[in-house]
Amino acid sequence: MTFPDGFVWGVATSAYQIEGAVTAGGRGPSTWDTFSATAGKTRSGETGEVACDHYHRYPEDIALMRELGLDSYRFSFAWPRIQPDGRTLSREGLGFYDRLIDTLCDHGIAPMATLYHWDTPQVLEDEGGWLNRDIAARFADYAAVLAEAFADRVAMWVPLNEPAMITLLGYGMGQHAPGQTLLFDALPTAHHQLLAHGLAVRALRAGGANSIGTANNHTPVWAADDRPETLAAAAAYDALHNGLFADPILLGTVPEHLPGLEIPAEDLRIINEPLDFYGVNYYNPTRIGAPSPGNPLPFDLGEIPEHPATLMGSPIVPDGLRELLVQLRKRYGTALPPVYITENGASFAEDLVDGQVHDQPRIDFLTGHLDALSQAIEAGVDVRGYYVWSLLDNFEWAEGYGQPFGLVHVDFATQQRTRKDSFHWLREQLGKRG
Ligand code: GCO
Repeated sequence: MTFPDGFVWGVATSAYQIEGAVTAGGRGPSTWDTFSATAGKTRSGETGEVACDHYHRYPEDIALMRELGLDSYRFSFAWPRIQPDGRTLSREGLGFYDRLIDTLCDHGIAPMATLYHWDTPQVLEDEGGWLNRDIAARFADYAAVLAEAFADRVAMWVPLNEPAMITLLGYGMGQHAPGQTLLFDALPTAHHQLLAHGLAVRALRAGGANSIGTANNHTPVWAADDRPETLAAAAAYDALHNGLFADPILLGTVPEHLPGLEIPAEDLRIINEPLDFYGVNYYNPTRIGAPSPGNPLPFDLGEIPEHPATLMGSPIVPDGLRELLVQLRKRYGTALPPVYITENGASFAEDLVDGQVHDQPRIDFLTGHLDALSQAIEAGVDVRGYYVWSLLDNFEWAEGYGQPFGLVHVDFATQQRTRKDSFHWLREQLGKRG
């Protein structure tokens, strides 16, 4: 596999999944603090209260990034650390990220900062959260604060991580915070997140930030068969998971097949603010069947048994990454900015034995996806970088600590970090660069 000169290699994390220290420095409660503390919502009631204690251990973790030879680190700001009530600035909260960003820069690692990775300040959720259009204005104010503080050092900016998952899992199905089960009545949260994205892009630019993009979760959609009702179901899912969060941003339009979603033209003009890059989080393709009788949704989620699966049950289909990127280029043409893979990784059953973690499945997963990425580049897709999800084993949302995604094993009882075989493998790969 070969990659262009200047190709950026990174790892990705998010605040609630690794920081811990949920009350340190005046941090306010987020929807994930509330959700994970609610009985039955996460595996064994696990929470991000301590997580990887990255709030205190970030120097050690950044040293691991430097040992890997990484060019960049994608992290997220915790909105409730910067504005505990969603409005009032916390200087202590800013101070943590000031130290984090300075340490990254001192180590020659370019910060890629996500403004929002699902930890909504609970105060704003109590006002309706993403169902309330006003949150978009709150988000723009938040973005302006961050640009003023960090535009001089943050290299790349991502307003929202995977808004599709907030809409689908947080408000549609209830598997993630805030745990609402609105089904298609959750669509306004897509509209308001997209508006927040556009307003944040404008606020970041006004504050001197450059290189602004996305981290959208996209999946190639496979129809289970070629019956018309199945093709219609696949088109509906593709519009909901992919088109709804890409078309407004890249084209200034709303995809068909989405009942009842109205985004006014003046909002679309804001959402369609030009970007410097398009970040894609890729994990797997999705097979879609026609809806079963009684299913309130216009599609059934199918299986992909012909491929191996991760510990989480996600099908491992490296070529899906090539397929997705070629599709995006075909669908958006010159409207598609340079692409970064802002997340790709997998969890596997693995154990720490005699101070080592032999995670060959992760090495194979990364090798396969990097080969597919190289093929997409050869096919003409302009891909500029790749971020492994994730540096550390961490809090995998409703799955708690049961899904290790890290290049580094974390013993959550002792916070001991142990480099896995995949860490050594990646370090060797990066060491081969000219
Ligand atoms: C996502 C999130 C990450 C997850 C990762 C593994 O893409 O769902 O950005 O927070 O932890 O994808 O599921």
